[in-house]
Amino acid sequence: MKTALITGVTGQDGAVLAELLLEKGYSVHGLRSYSAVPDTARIEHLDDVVLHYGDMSDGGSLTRLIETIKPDEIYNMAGMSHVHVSFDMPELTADVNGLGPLRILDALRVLDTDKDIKFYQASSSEMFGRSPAPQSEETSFQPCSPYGTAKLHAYWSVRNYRDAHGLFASNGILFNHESAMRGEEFVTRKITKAIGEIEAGQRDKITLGNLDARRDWGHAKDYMAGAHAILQHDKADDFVLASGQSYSVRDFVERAFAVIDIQIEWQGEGVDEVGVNVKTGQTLIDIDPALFRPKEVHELIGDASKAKEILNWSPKISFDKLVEEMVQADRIEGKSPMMRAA
Ligand code: G4F
Repeated sequence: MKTALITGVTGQDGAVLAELLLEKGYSVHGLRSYSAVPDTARIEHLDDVVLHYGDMSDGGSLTRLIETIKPDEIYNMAGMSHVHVSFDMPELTADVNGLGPLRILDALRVLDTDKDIKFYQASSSEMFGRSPAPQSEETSFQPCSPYGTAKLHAYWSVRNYRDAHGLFASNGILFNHESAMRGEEFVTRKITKAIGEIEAGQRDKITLGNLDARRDWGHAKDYMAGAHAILQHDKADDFVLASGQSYSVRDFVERAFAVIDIQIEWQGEGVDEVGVNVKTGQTLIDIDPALFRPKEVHELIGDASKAKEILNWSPKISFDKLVEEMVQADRIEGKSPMMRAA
């Protein structure tokens, strides 16, 4: 039986991956950082995950954990994941997202565990920043947020420890991936959660930032299967995982409302633009300039040809299916007990 250690196991990706690895017969350990408010709602149904306290900013805790568990595979899914917030907390972002993975890599370099532990780093399409789309493993990086620059530090640390010390360390450069377990601070879930509340008469509208940003959105289940495949490859390497299609935030809003049979018409311009219900004339979307970022990544479209060719990986769940699933999960009547607890 293989043993895996997942950092950030309480987040969307950690939870989806934990479920996948348990299904595959792994023994799964999860790192959770201390939080005064319980943050385990996403993994409450996964009784077999062994939880450990530790933190990406506490190298000693990471080293001790690796030494104790001696996992076959480590998946680093931990971090400060909100790009906008990273502008307000650049130092913490650099520490957790940039130095955190380095702490694990260095532990793997110095520890004598009798095992070639494989390391997966959750690298991000945000590292491409303003590099023209489509972006592949060959595209140059132009990060434009503290989040992107911190992720780039970790990305190069993985490559450096692979080349200099022979570690099995791989980067999965994942484009945006969502699910019903996505945090409510991200735009897709913010929209679908609000739609559920609007439908239930609990709120009137959704306030958003930049409607024209374009993202390559896929389903977290497909992308976590890809992360696992990356570590099963016989050679450590770096792979883009993406759908190859991009949609604007505006597109997402339109398709999400369409799931509950509401058609949106856009009126006005810039920060005065609103989205109205064609049938009733009710304003359902407005704009708050405070939700715009100091610097925006305008368009991300991934080219995952390498993953398709080498790992035989390609996403199975379409954009439309993803949107439908997220909206249905957030309809007040349709909520699963797990999501109600979240
Ligand atoms: O959902 P978002 O916050 O995701 P973002 O910034 O693309 O980052 C996500 O994907 C990355 C992979 O590329 C991950 F590395 C990262 O950890 C995270 O998972 O924003 C998507 C877009 C942005 O362009 C943003 O400006 O939506 C735009 N947006 C418009 N209104 C909004 C809002 N984003 C948020 N969060 N909230 C809004 O009200």
